[in-house]
Amino acid sequence: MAQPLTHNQRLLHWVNEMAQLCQPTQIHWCDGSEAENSHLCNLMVQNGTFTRLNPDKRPGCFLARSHPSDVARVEDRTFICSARREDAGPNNNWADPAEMKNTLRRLFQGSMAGRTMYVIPFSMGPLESPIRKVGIELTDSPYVVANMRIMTRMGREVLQALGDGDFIPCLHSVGAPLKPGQTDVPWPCEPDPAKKYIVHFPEDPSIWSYGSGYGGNALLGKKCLALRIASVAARREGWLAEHMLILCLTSPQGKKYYIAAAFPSACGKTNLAMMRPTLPGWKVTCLGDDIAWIRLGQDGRLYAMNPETGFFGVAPGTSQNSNPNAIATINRNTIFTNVALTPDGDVWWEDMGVPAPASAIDWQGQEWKPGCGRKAAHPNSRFTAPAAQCPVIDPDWQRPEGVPLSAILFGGRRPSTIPLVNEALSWEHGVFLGSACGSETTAAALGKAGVLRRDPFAMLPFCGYNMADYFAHWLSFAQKTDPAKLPKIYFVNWFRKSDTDRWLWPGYGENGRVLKWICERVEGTAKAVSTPIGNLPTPDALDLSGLNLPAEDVQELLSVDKSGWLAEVNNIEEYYKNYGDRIPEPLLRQLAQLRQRLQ
Ligand code: GTP
Ligand code: SPV
Ligand code: MN
Repeated sequence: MAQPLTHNQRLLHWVNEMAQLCQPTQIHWCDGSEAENSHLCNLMVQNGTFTRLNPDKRPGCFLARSHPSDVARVEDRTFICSARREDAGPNNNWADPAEMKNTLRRLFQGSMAGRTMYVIPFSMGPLESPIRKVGIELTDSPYVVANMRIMTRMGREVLQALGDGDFIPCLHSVGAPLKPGQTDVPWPCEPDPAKKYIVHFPEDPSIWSYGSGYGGNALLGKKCLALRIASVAARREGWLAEHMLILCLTSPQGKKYYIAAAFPSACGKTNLAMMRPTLPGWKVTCLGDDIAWIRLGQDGRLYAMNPETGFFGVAPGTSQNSNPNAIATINRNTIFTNVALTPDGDVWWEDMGVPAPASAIDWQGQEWKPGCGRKAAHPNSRFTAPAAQCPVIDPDWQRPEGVPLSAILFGGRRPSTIPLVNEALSWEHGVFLGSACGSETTAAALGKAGVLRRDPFAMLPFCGYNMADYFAHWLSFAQKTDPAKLPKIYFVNWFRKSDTDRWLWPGYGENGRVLKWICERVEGTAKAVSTPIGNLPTPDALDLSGLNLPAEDVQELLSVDKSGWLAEVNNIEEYYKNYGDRIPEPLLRQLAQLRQRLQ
């Protein structure tokens, strides 16, 4: 659609101004229609960005291969440009906003030459939700348009709902202008890492992203708007923008428990969110797999809402065994990025649970054979699929006001020390546990995988302001409402390993056993032992029927490793020092009390 679909003067003016800057050949206002989508997909098939998958196997599905330099979020090129450096805090890269805008204007100057500028109106949250946010992403990437159409509410009705209202400007360019006559490449981007910029101006608010076409770097509604920018607004307005899945667990008696869980990137949110519990009679339905916006309801309880409409999920490891509901979700209308292509026009990845094809085209477009020593799919390869296609999508997943939470879980990849599940003693203790989250790093961000880093609330890469102030904001909810109405807080660890590097806990559908204990704790019926670190299940309180777990493994999963925990306390203390005297006093008190209980 060449014509603007709006009379919003501020929007028209901004689009005009950015077009002057970026110099695209044409401007396309996205209406979000089926026709527009298939036109763009055809265009991408023609220029090699997309490979259409075999329609008998995966109708409406496409494969994209990125440039090998553009495969994950770039945390060291991500900036929070608040007016004052201390408001970004030690958890973020900071630059002076005026200087950064000068740098960016130079980069964006002519950056869309030879390309179309797409105007993507999108809403994070249902249009009727009181806390939805409208963004407008300008991008020169049709791949971004196709993904945003799955991940957000996008197009004509968003502009209608916006009217003359306020929106968040999000400017994106892959940073690869075309000279006249120059032929395009399948995945244009800026290959030099030092020239990529993912920049947030929380006070504007606005987002400028340059040089990458991948995931959270380019789909600006997701991490940039719904987490970094939204977290700043949430603090100001008294709510929470979190890196959390939302699920509903229904007991055999038919009682529903809504649970939100924060795990760092590639640590199991998608898997838990649509898990099929192995325990008979228990059922999980999914409301979201990555982001939750949480606010206080009239009744004093916390309500969680998923602002997205799709899943941008990790492909490797997704199998009929580990996540049958994801497998069913991605059988149609799905974009696959950086997985392998089989000879019959289907996709394949490591640990997909089906035999490797005799040969394939790997994620870099090269011939691949089993045993050749290379991975067929990139470890951070992903699927983009509509949430509505999930067989266990919860009927209330689009409720504008969200769902009332019974429990909040924190977790991460911790091969040692951290038990399978631990119940916080209070809201304050729970916030302490959240602040102390840590995990082995994964392929979701560029950099070395498998090293332990503190990742408070799984928000280290996503909190748009000083993390110490974020801790204080979390603590403040005990004053904003009756603490008895707040969800109970738990720390879980599916990733405990033995000395011989074996998983101690089977995970996936078996995690329902832990969720069952949590619901029974919420009801006040399950047994627990009080320990220095929190309340742990007694071995008989955790339903392990039919599991055949060795008793020594259960013992190890549910015990307190005192020396490990004392080291943990020292490590948390060191970590807190990054925030100087901005660390809220209650957290220092929790740390001191924990140390005392352990000694
Ligand atoms: P992001 O989309 O990056 O935010 O990741 P996520 O938190 O949604 O992670 P996801 O569910 O995609 O899981 C990532 C990896 O963890 C996959 O390779 C899974 O196979 C593995 N995983 C998930 N749940 C479990 C579990 O319970 N046990 C074990 N051992 N591995 C798991
Ligand atoms: C994550 O890294 O936490 C993701 C993938 O969910 S991305 O959208 O690339 O951030
Ligand atoms: Mn994520």
